[in-house]
Amino acid sequence: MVNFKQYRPDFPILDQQVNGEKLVYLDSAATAQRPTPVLERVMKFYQTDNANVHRGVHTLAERATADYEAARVTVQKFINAAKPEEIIFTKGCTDALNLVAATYGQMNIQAGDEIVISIAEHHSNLIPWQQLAKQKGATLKYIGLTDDGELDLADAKQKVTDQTKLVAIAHATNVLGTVNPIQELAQIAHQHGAVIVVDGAQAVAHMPVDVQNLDADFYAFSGHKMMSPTGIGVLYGKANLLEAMPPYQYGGEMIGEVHQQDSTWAPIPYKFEAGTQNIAGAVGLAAAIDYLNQIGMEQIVMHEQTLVKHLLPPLLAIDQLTIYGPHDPAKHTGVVAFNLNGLHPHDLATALDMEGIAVRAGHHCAQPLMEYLKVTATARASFYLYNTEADVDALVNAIKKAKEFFRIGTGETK
Ligand code: C6P
Repeated sequence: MVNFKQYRPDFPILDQQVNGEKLVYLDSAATAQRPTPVLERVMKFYQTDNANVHRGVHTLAERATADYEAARVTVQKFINAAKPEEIIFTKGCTDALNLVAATYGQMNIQAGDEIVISIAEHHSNLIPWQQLAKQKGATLKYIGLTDDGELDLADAKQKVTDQTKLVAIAHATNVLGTVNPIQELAQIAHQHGAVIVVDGAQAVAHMPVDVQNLDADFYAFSGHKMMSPTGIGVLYGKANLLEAMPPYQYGGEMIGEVHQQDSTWAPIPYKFEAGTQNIAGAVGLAAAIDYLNQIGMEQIVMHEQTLVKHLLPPLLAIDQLTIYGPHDPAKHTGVVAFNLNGLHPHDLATALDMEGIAVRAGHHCAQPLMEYLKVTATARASFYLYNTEADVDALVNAIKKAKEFFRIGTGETK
């Protein structure tokens, strides 16, 4: 078992006080912190290799192009895509999902078709399909959850029919901390001739992902949740699907030939990378993947499991505290959403911030899920490889202190 404490010094941002207390960063599901090797790699790129890619023949342009394309291969290997051409660099997960909706979706969804998603989707994997369905006269259907907050596979089998053309599902959810059975869902989708789009934003940084083994047709994620700079993300797509899709945006670099009245397109992946891309972001993403690979994704799963096992029992023991999602740590990623009954989660998050603890509070860009859970918002703690059991203890103690301060469960409130 790896001692994760050895990685803390790589994250100097964590070594500070907030409101006079030691910072405890529990908001990695929103964005992760970046380790020094990633920051140094980005700096080195700008200091030694920076140029635009695929355009120049000068040495720096060639080096920058080599760095950018090497980053694509690093991503390809990390998620086990069959070829580098199946990796498209995007601005992030949201951009990648919109790309699929605007290209594959526009081309393949017709009136009367069905798109199936789950009720636990982030808005980024909901609104693109909702708007596409509205525009095309298609139906958007939602898979529900079991009582403990897992995706209801029996419901999925009912909802996906021969009219379904596309299933879009998070690999791991950003509120409930559940992992969805993507292989089974892919099988169900494919049996009905539909494609499956997987939102990997909360998964790819936290567990091994093999897109071929999952049989995902598309897999989208953001770099910033896995310690790269912001503004870089990835869309994986099966080559045959990408090749048949129209471009997403038009401009430089994505063309074959341009004439006054018509144009042809570059081969994949360039067809989908119009304009100057986030080259340093891609280089930083590759450095983040190198960092993760050095630790090992299986080790990261075990570490987050250890933290969740340490958190859930004392959290469950707090009277008046509701946890959303499974109560079994084995069914949990390092994302735990909760509320102190009668206290707005913004007040709870502010009280925790006074103790130096950073959690997110709000609807977590999952309003239909909030409606389903009959809440307007929740607080959410989310772990990553730099968190420790001491961070978990600090959270539990601070929640108890907030509960006392606001007199939750006493019949009086402050
Ligand atoms: N969720 C959270 O705090 P972007 O913003 O494009 O990097 O990622 C969007 C996204 C898509 N799917 C899921 C499951 C996500 O969790 C997110 C981002 C953050 O939960 C910010 S809202």
